[in-house]
Amino acid sequence: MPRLVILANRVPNPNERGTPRAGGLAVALEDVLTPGTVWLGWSGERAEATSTTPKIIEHAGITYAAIDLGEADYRAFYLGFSNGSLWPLLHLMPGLTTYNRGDYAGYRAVNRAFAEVLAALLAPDDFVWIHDYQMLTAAAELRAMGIQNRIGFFLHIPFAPPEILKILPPAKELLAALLACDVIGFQTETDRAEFLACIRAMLGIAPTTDGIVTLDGHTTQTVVTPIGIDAENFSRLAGRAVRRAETKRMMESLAGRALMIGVDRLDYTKGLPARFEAFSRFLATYPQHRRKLSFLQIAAPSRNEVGHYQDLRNELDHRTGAINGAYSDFDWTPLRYMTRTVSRTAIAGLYHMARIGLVTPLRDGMNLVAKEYVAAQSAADPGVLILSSFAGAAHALTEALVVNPFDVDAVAEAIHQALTMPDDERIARHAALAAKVQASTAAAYCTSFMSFLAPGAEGF
Ligand code: ADQ
Repeated sequence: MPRLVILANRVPNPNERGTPRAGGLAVALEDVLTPGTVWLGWSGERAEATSTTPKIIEHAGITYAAIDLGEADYRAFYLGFSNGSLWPLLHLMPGLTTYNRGDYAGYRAVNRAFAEVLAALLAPDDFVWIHDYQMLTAAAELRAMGIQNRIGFFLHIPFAPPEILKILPPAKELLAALLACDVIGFQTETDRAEFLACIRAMLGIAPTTDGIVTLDGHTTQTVVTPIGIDAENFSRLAGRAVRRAETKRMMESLAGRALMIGVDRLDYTKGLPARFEAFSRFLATYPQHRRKLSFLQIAAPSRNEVGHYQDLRNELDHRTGAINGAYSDFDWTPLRYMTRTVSRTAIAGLYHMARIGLVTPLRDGMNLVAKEYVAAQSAADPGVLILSSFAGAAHALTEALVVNPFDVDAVAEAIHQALTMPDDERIARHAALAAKVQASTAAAYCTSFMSFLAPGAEGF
């Protein structure tokens, strides 16, 4: 019986399920996490040297295999090339992109180490599903070891056009390495088109009209399989959360005011400084709404060791102080800003009571917060989603108030529009959005990707 073998930067610890950090990829992949599946990744631990013998945890028939990263590899692979070079560049932020050869060498070495561990776990008919920008060269390493299995890769973040990708010295090598896969999946048609444009411009290969690329006799199919959430479950969670003590406490603290919510990792791609600026502009331009709206921004600390992330944190602390200093009243704080991770139930409850969901990344592969916000609303009295046109989610969620996050006046206007939207429009927009979120789920994502990776195979 062929198995699915997953390779991702992080491997979930099955013993930690239900903690605030739970979620992410493990929730998205729930439908393919059937008995027999193997998941290999980084343990999150650092050691003197990168281990080549994984720590194995068997849970509910699934094998979780985790390796520790050596300190130098962690710096080069994780902080350096993955998050200092690839993350900003693929989010079209060349100004924040750094590059050095040593980091890239470390990145390749860690991809090789993962490939070696994976090859040892692999049976001949297994399917391999590799995830995201930290693992761009793992498939090529597997092929170099003689592995012939079907290999799929899914990119969770956007892809860049050729003129941007070219900034990265090993760009061609990375593109060629990806073509070792049989299937490459993207969040949107735009990402796939950019990838194919890079293949054409930088490798001189002409893809077929349906996105198939051939290099040295090996063909790679490019596909679009947008990720989603378990909408039904999330709606139920929001329904339950409303009865929890912390949700009630929050409700009481609002004293009848409307709530606007933002939930993000503390990351410069999420556009938080511009979002705070837009809120400030809103308070200045629409004084009639002052004291009637509270904005709660929850930001989970992320990649603290990367310099740009520390700068971002300082900037947001400063802006929060400036907004609250200028507009607070004895009994009203316009902006509540929390830098911590909150449980999924609490988040679902907060979404549910929020009149506005403010999701304004400068660039985002998909953005699951937008989908969670929609799923958490009540159909009879839903809130309004304000969504950046540069989030992958905006490709489908066109009934949101779609904004350009760089245009703070436009975002301020959208907040005003959301607060004054007639009930029937609010309900109609939400109904259309909810139908899409309920159709393009996490399960649909898995089924769709697996139909390309393992066509005709049963049990996936
Ligand atoms: P992320 O950049 O992490 O994911 P996103 O899709 O929004 O972005 O997912 C974040 C998840 O973390 C959501 O489920 C959210 O509820 C949760 N979360 C955020 N802040 C939190 C907090 N303070 N406390 C608790 N939970 C919090 C990457 C890409 C995205 C893509 C996903 C999946 O950048 O574009 O949608 O992968 O492919």
